[in-house]
Amino acid sequence: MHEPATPHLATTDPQVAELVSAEARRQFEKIRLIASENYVSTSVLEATGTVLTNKYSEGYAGKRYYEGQQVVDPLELLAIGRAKALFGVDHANVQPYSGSPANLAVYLAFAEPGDTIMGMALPAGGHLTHCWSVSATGKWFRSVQYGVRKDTGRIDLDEARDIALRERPKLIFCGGTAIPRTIDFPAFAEIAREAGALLVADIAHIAGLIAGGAHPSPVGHAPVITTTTHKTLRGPRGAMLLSDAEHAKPLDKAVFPGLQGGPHNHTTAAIAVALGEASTPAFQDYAHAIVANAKALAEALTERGYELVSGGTDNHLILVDLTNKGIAGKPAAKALDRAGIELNYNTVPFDPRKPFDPSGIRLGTPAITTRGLGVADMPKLAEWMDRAITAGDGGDEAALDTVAAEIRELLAGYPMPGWA
Ligand code: DSN
Repeated sequence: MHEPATPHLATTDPQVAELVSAEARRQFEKIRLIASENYVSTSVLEATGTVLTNKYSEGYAGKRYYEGQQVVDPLELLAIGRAKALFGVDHANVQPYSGSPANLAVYLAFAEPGDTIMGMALPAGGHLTHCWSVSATGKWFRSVQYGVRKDTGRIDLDEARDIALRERPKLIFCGGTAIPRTIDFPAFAEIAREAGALLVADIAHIAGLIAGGAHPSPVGHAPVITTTTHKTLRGPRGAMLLSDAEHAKPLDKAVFPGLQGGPHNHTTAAIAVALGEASTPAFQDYAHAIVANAKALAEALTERGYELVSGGTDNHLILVDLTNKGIAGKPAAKALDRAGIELNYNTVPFDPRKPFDPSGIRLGTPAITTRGLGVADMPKLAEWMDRAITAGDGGDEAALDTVAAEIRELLAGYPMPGWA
């Protein structure tokens, strides 16, 4: 049963209640390896489902365009204070609806349409909003992109520096969605300094690792930082902008009135709760356990002959190139899902295949670590993955069912927040 319970919904709209319950059960019974997903705590779930959703609050604390902010103002200030303390920054804005609007706010604050922007290429591990061609950012700005080295699969800092010095971008984005290695913030800061660019660190994937001390922080290197709140940070779906004092005002103006209307106050409450949780010693342990699990899983997959981009991982994320296994990413991901292991197919650097049918799969350990799985479980997980991929390749439905049943049996012993 979903927790918090949904008795009113069950009475008034059983159709929706049943779907909510089915999703909770699905999340309970599956090994969830999507690198950008997690299980939020029951407290975060409760905060999200509150009457705060009823309130409009355009503006900022003390300067709103609607009355009745006696509660929302202190609530938003609480979330801001917790974000500043957790990440050690001068300024935080907790209003962006999600990661893409947060990144758009950075463009609006510090660039003009047509300016040159440098980001990591999407197929190399960057994000659409780092000025990739099909994104609005790539259409409205002049994009220059860096990638990874072919021999190491790691970010090519020499290439990034060459491009930056040649093209003199206004903004340089570092960070992305499929980077299995530590991001060298001091090196990017040096490149930005030489090129006269503003460095923007998008830490959406690794915010929880940074908060928990399991990845170096960009603070002191990148004056502007963007992040979602729902990945390793384990909060509700939302985002934040963090910055030094100098860049605070333009960011706030870009979020409101530049891009957004009223903030989602129920999300702000849940962000405050998640930030409170992330400032505990238990969260430090969690962040380190995510990385330990990823390293153990990477090792176990390598032992089974899987080729990992960059040869392994430093963080929560593993990118597998399935070319040597003779199966593409999409059919492998579908077979794995059928067998109770959820992840996404993904391009790998220099992928000869198309993005909708790429060569790789991307996986991450934030959710399974929240669930309580540990390093000792990773060889078994690699075995299940291997069996599922092999069975999927051969169309062996019975073998996929067997793996799914074994997984359900294991997970029955691991509680899930949100499922009673
Ligand atoms: N949804 C994010 C991810 O999966 O990494 C990208 O936008």
